[in-house]
Amino acid sequence: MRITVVEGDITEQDVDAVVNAANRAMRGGSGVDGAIHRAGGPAVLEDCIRRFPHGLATGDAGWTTAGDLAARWVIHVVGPNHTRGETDRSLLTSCYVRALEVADELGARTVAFPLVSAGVYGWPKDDAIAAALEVFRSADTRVDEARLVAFGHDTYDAIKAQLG
Ligand code: AR6
Repeated sequence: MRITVVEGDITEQDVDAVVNAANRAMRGGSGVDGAIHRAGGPAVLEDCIRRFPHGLATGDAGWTTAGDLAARWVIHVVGPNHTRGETDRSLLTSCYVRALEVADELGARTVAFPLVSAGVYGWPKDDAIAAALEVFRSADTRVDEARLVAFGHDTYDAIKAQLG
C-alpha cells in the first residue's frame, strides 16, 4: 500500500472512499464530520440513521453512501476523545485498522483519511500522525493508496516530516 499526503479538504478528494472522523451518535457534527455531511448531502445522514440506528463504538468503523461526494463511500470512524480523558491509544489505531478492513469489504482501493481525533477531540497532533502511519506501514490490505489529507500547511509539513 502506498502512503501519500496532500494538503486540502477531504471532501474534495477523488478516491473510492473518504474516512469521516465521526462521534458515537453518528448524526453529524463539526470539523471533518460537518464538511462531509454538508458536501455529501442528506443521503449521508439518512444512510447513517438507517444502517447505524445505535451509532458506532469508539474505535470502530462503518460505511455509508457518500451521497454527492466524488467518492463512492464514506467510512465513518469514531476516534477517542482525548479532551474528555479517552487516552487509550489502541482506540485510535483501531480506527485505522477497522477503516482498512471496511475498505477491503467494499473493494475500495483508494482511501482518504483525516487525522482522526486531532481536532475537536484534542489528540496531540504528532502522535495522531504517528498512530496513522504505524497502522498504514504494517497493514495487510488490498487498499492501494492510503492518502492522509492535511488540513493546513503546518499539518502537511508535520506529516511529511514523519513520512521521511
Ligand atoms: N478536510 C480535512 N481535514 C479536516 C477538515 C477537512 N474538511 N476539517 C477539519 N480537518 P475533527 P476529531 C482536520 O475535529 O478530532 C466533530 O464534531 C482537523 O484540523 O474533524 O476526531 C465530530 O462530530 C483535524 O486535524 O475530528 C465529533 O464529535 C482533523 O481533521 C468530533 O468532532 C480531525 O478534526 C470528532 O473530533
